[in-house]
Amino acid sequence: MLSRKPKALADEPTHYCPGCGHGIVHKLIAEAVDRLGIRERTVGIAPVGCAVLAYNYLRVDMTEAAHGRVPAVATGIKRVQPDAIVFGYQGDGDLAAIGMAETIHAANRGENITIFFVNNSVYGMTGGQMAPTTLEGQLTATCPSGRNPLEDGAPIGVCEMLNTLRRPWYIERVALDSPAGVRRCRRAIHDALRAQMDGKGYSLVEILSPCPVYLHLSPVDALRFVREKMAAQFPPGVFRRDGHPVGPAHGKRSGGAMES
Ligand SMILES: Cc1ncc(C[n+]2csc(CCOP(=O)(O)OP(=O)(O)O)c2C)c(N)n1
Ligand code: SF4
Repeated sequence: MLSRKPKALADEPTHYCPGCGHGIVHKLIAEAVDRLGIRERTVGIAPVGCAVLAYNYLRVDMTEAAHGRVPAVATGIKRVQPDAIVFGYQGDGDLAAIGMAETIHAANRGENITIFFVNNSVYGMTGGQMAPTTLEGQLTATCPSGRNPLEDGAPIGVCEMLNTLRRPWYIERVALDSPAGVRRCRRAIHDALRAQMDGKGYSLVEILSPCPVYLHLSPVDALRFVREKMAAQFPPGVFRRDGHPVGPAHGKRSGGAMES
């Protein structure tokens, strides 16, 4: 494990709220970039959402995509610069609402890109509105009585859905709910980038992440929410490895325990 600040992480004061998961994910990406020795050829794409300023924190080439368009921008960059290691960084509003079409088609094409999908179950940047991943019964600014699946639809399992496609190479869901969860996240980010370096195709890591502010919880209780509530709806595990579905998840509508 690296103990020092990764070279690929900038020395910038964070704008994230106390207890937010985004800063942890940035550090883990920077560690993987350092470890894989790819800083000079990595291109990251920042989303719209609280991580819009991700380019301030990562010392790699970064650009910015319009809301939800990260996979389209990543596709373009990777196709014109096949030697670049291209990752997209997206929240659940960005990826699973406005960006769902780009997500499905990039995965279906098997683009050789990597997506880090930070699922905190709400729209953080705009004030805690309901996201496609908001849990049943969860209170948000736009569902103050709790998400009602009969009116609002059920929470969307992005890993489960992408795992029905033929082309993705690697899909894993992890949870930033504990030190062990952070270690799994570190390994998954590394594995996803490694797959791209090996030219294998599309990889996505979904990261269940705390947003204490719009969960209206303390940072510690927000971690408990990720562990007990989010992980129950969105089970962590490997869904797809080496281009093949793993375990009982394939074909199921939601979850199922898998490798961890
Ligand atoms: C085309 C467009 N529609 C809506 C918005 C407003 N908007 C900005 S961020 C955001 C939600 C971001 O939520 P999420 O992707 O979950 O990221 P988080 O802030 O929670 O990390 C929305 C709806 C926008 N900037 N552009
Ligand atoms: S609003 Fe939520 S997601 Fe956004 S920075 Fe604060 S804790 Fe993080």
